[in-house]
This record gives sequence, C-alpha cells and structure tokens, in this order.
Amino acid sequence: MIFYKLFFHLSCIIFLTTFASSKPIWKQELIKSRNYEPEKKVFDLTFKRTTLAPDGFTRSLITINGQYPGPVLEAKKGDRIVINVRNEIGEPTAIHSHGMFQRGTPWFDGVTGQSQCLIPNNYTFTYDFTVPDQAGTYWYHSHAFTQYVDGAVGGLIIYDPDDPYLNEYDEEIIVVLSDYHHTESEILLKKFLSPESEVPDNGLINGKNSFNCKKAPKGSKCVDNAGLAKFEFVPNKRYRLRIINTSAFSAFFFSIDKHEMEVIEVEGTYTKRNKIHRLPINVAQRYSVIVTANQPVDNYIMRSEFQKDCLPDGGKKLSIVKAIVHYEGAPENSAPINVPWKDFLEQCIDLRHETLRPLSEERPPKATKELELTIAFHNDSSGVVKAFLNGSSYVPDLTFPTLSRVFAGEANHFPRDRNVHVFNTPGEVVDITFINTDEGDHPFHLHGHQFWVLGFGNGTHVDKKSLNTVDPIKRDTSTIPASGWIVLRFVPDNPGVFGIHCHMIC
Ligand SMILES: *[C@@H]1O[C@H](CO)[C@@H](O)[C@H](O)[C@H]1NC(C)=O
Ligand SMILES: *[C@@H]1O[C@H](CO)[C@@H](O)[C@H](O)[C@H]1NC(C)=O
Ligand SMILES: *[C@@H]1O[C@H](CO)[C@@H](O)[C@H](O)[C@H]1NC(C)=O
Ligand SMILES: *[C@@H]1O[C@H](CO)[C@@H](O)[C@H](O)[C@H]1NC(C)=O
Ligand SMILES: *[C@@H]1O[C@H](CO)[C@@H](O)[C@H](O)[C@H]1NC(C)=O
Ligand SMILES: [Cu+2]
Repeated sequence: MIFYKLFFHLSCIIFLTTFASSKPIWKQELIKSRNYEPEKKVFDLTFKRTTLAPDGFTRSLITINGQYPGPVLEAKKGDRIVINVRNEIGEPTAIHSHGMFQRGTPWFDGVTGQSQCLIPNNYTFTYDFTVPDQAGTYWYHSHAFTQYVDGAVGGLIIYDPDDPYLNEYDEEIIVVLSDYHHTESEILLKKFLSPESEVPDNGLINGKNSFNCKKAPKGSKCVDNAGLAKFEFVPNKRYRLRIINTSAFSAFFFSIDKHEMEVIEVEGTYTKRNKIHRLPINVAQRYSVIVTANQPVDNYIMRSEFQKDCLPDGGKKLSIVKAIVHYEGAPENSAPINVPWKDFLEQCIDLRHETLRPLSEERPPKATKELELTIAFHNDSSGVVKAFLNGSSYVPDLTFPTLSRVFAGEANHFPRDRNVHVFNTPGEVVDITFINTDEGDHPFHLHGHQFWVLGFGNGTHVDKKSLNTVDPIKRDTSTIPASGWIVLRFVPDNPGVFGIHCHMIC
C-alpha cells in the first residue's frame, strides 16, 4: 500500500530570500573570459493530446511537437534559452526546466502555485532564462497536476565547452528511461485515492518497448512486439551516454550487457571517473557515463531493470525494459547477446559516496542553520491520505502563487499549509535533515539550487559522525531511504521562491 499514498499532492517547502540582495543575473565576467559567444536559443513547443502506442498499447498521451518523449532541447553554457510553450492539451499547464537555477528569473521556474499561474488551454507562454554557470544533463516536464506521467517530458542538455572530459568521448547518446502506465494519470490518481495500489504497466527506453498484449485488459487496442529502441555503436568509439530517469515512480538499474560504464557526471556535477556495471537511477535523477564500444561486433541488450523492492507489490508483473545496442556491421535482426551483469546492488537507495565523488573536491561551508523535517503519510481530517512535513500538508494557491504574494509585499504572512521557510540572511548555509517515517523511499528534488548530500541512512536517528563534510557530491535530486534519514546542505543564495519536494507525483 505504499503507492496510493504517494500519488498525491506535492509535499513542499519553499525557500524564499528577500529580493534586496539580488545578484546580477548575467555573469558578464564569466562569459567574457571564454572564447565562445553565448547564443539565444529559441524552442517552440506545442503540447497536445495525441493517441499513440509507444509499446503497442494504444492510449492518449500528451505529446510535444507530436513526439513522446518530447524533443531534446540543446544549448550550451552561457546561452539564453527561450521556450515558447503552446498549450493545446485541453487543460491548463506549466512547464518546469528541472535543474535550472533560474538565477534572477525565479518566475520562470514553471511551478504552478509557486512561481506562476497556470497557462490556460489555447494560450502560449514564453519562458526566458540564461544558463551562465551550469552545464550538464537536465530535463523539462509539466509541473501541473499529473501531466508528466501522461507524456509531457523531454530532455534538456546544456553542453559545456569547458568539459574536462571533452577529449575522452567521441559521441553523445541520450537515453530517456521512463515507467509507463496504460491508464491515464487522472484515472490513476483516482485509483490511488482509494486503497488500491497500482504499479506501472511497463517501462520505456527513449519512448519504446514491447508489451505482451495478453496482459492488457480485454477490449484494449494492443499490438505485440512494438519494437525496441536501437543505439548504433561504431567499434572502438567512446560514447557519452546521458541517462535521464523521467519515471513517475520507478527506480531502475541501468546496464549494457558485456559493457562497463564510467560515471562522469551527475546532475551537472562532474564526478571522478568510476567504473561500474549497473547504475541505480531514481525518479528525476540524471547521470552521464562513458561506454566504449570495445566488444566483438554484435547486438547487445541495454537493460533498465525495475528495482522491484521499491514497488508496492514487488513489481511482480513487470519485465526488464530493453533496448538494443547494435554494432556497425552486425546482423540487423540476430538475437542480441544476453549476458546481464550480476553485481549485487542494494535497491531503493542512490549510489554511495565511494562510487560517486566530485571531480573537483569542494569542502562545503559550515552550516549556520539547521532545519529538521519529518515526512509522514496519513489521513487528514476528512480521511484522505496525504503527505505531511512536520504535520503540515502542502496546499498550493493556484490563483495567487507564492512568488506573487512576495511581490505584493506579503512576505511575512503565509498560510501554514504553504509550508514556507524563509531565508533572508546573507551568508546563510542550511542543513536540512529529512526523517522519513514512510515505508517507501522518496526521491527529493530542490529547485533553483544544488545541495551537498552529506549522508543518509536507516532509522530516525541521524548518525552525525558519518556525515561527509569534506568532499560530498552536489546534485539536485536525492533519494531519502525508506524509514530512513538524509542530510542535505545548501546555500540559499538565489533569491526567489523554490520548492523542495518528492518527485514521485506525491
Ligand atoms: C482552441 O482553439 C481551437 C482552434 O483555434 C478552437 O477550435 C477551440 O475551440 C479552442 N478551444 C478553446 C477551449 O478555446
Ligand atoms: C527511475 O526512478 C524510479 C523511481 O525511483 C526508479 O524506480 C527507477 O528504477 C529509476 N530508473 C532507473 C533506470 O534507475
Ligand atoms: C519538525 O519536527 C521535529 C520533531 O518534532 C522538530 O525537531 C523540528 O524542529 C521541526 N521542524 C521545524 C522546522 O519546525
Ligand atoms: C484515519 O485512519 C485511521 C486508521 O486507518 C482510522 O482509524 C481513522 O478513522 C481515520 N480518520 C479519518 C478522519 O478518516
Ligand atoms: C538499511 O537497512 C537495509 C534493510 O534492512 C539493509 O539492507 C541496509 O544494509 C541498511 N543500510 C545501512 C546503511 O545500514
Ligand atoms: Cu526541478
């Protein structure tokens, strides 16, 4: 029964710093010091409902420019990104660029009730922001209702002309992993409100997979063997795979049979090169790995395995999500090499520090403030199960977003259920400790910032001695273990209203 509890409103706290100390938006010095010119990149995206069958099963999906997943938006460090969102979904929406700091443009963070009002149907809204100081693997998705489960997602890549690994790979490949539901999210949501659990029907790699139609309900439109995504490898070339997990619930182990991979980036932070065989990746997380095409010319299975322990019913009916790595010169349709890596990995937690270390070690500043919050799921006064942070369940005001409230001079009067935490002292460094009393793990995401992951563990007692304050990894999405804790440190130096929330549609 973990699931229906999760499929609920964001449980959110909001960071707010007053606008008085606002820093310049555009770091001219940084840009000038480089030998390349920033550009203005304009993307026109139309969001629209379309009937599609990515895995053979026909359903209505939200497509972006007719595609699912949506087009990958590509820019480079320093660019200005302009996204014209045309809403033809038939209902209101808002689009969040996940991982973007939005320094100086907090109103373009795309969160309804926090940074903007909804974009009505048949309207166009323009997001306009710069990325002076970030590069890496990101994604964009609807931040309204449960639309991203219905397909409103796509990759967002910021290339880095100063990438320290630039000479260590020849080409890039984007791999979008998702869980996939045959039921529309609105119906799913209703199911979750009743104590009837639901797990994904399937998973996709770059929007493709096959489905065994025998498992589909009678009367549905379904075709077997819809086909797998295919990735072309040229022998001896080195590939940077950018892996993006856009799931609603499901964590995966990602691997390619017979191929090792080396992690080099997590969510915009370069890591020390580290060889692994299986990569755990939770909802909303991203990694880059280098894979060398150093195996005999053939076809190989790329697999994304559901971490079934994190699913409420143990994911009994789910199969491994597959794609094909096809070496140039290999037969087109021969059976792929099927030799999965067998390394044991603990489920439902992130890669540990030993395998995930920052390339440039950075000792975080000392914390000046501590914030402890307990995550719990239980019924409210009307008997509906909700997520609570220290007893308060987040309720957005869709018609008067928190940021508008700040501009209206109401920065000191927030209703309790807006779960606001105000940071308005320059130089503040905050440690947030989450104590998760739920039996499910929760991938937490912070908007507008990255945080250092100082440590995580089991139980409600934080083992302070185990915290790493010397060289922790910095990222924007981290898993809080089931019935466990995590300590995150961050510097609230980006004026605006930014959420921190579980990314499981909770
Ligand atoms: C949206 O625009 C389309 C075509 O311009 C029109 O047919 C439809 O009635 C409009 N819908 C709404 C809700 O205004
Ligand atoms: C994506 O995140 C979900 C949710 O935690 C997780 O179950 C799934 O395993 C992740 N995918 C991968 C490839 O790790
Ligand atoms: C949340 O609750 C815990 C446990 O009761 C308490 O220690 C902590 O101070 C509370 N946090 C806030 C922000 O009030
Ligand atoms: C909340 O749940 C508990 C335990 O399931 C139940 O006893 C109680 O009646 C519920 N309260 C409301 C208001 O529904
Ligand atoms: C946490 O608990 C799980 C399950 O009991 C166990 O497998 C794991 O090793 C524990 N982790 C730590 C850090 O103690
Ligand atoms: Cu985000």
